[in-house]
Amino acid sequence: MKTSPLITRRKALVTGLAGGGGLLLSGCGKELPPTYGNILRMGDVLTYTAHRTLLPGQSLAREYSHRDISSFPATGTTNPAEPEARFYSAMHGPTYERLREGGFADWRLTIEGRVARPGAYSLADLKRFPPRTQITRHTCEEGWSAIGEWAGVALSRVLEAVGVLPSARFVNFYTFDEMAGGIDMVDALHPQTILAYGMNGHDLPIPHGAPVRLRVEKQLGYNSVKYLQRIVVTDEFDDLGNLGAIQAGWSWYAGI
Ligand SMILES: Nc1nc2c(c(=O)[nH]1)N[C@H]1C(S)=C(S)[C@@H](COP(=O)(O)O)O[C@H]1N2
Ligand SMILES: [Mo]
Repeated sequence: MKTSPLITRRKALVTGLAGGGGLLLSGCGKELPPTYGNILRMGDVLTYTAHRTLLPGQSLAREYSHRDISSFPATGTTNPAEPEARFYSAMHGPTYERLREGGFADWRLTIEGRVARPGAYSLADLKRFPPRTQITRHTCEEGWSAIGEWAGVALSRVLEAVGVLPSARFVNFYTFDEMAGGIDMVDALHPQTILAYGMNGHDLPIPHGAPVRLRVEKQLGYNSVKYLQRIVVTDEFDDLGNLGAIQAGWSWYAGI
């Protein structure tokens, strides 16, 4: 008799969770993006484990058509050069202002860490990669969602260009408003994970993260970090300290 797919899924779930719990308790951070030292964080680990066990990592987020594009509020930081902004960085804010005045011609996205060819990419460099456009739904943890069209380059192409080392497991993103976000290689290499420089047919507007933001369509909105400045590829999990989601009380992983 054939096992029903439902039972197989349940088994996978149970096995996945048990595996996650075991790893957590043994304090081993090798397979999971560990948020540890805090048992309350176990829920994050279980979500991550369940997703990575049950869901094919490369399944696509739904894409929409042009007539579905909605109004799209800008939230969080809407201009890193504004000293009144909640996450204003005295170090990067003035730099951002200067770059914006120059139309971002001098902006460079540095990519470093566990890569063979660290680099600094201009907007023009990124636009030389084959572009990708996608109309997707953004879901904010605060309970709203909006649909927009994003144009950019698949992160996987840029990671290929810099030569990610085989041991690398995480990709971390640092911004001009001094935030940071991190994703694992499954999300980093996902075809819809892009470095977006365009929105709804225009250059990416300042409030939405100019000149380049991340779009991680398989996670909640806060992981689509805006105002990218630096990408660091790591072997080891990095909780990103006070720049990251964890210390702000959010999950490192927010898969949807
Ligand atoms: N650098 C940076 N990225 C950010 C934020 C931010 O404040 N700063 N806010 C996040 C949150 S909570 C959401 S919902 C989206 C909002 O993107 P939007 O302004 O284009 O709507 O960006 C995310 N990325
Ligand atoms: Mo959000």
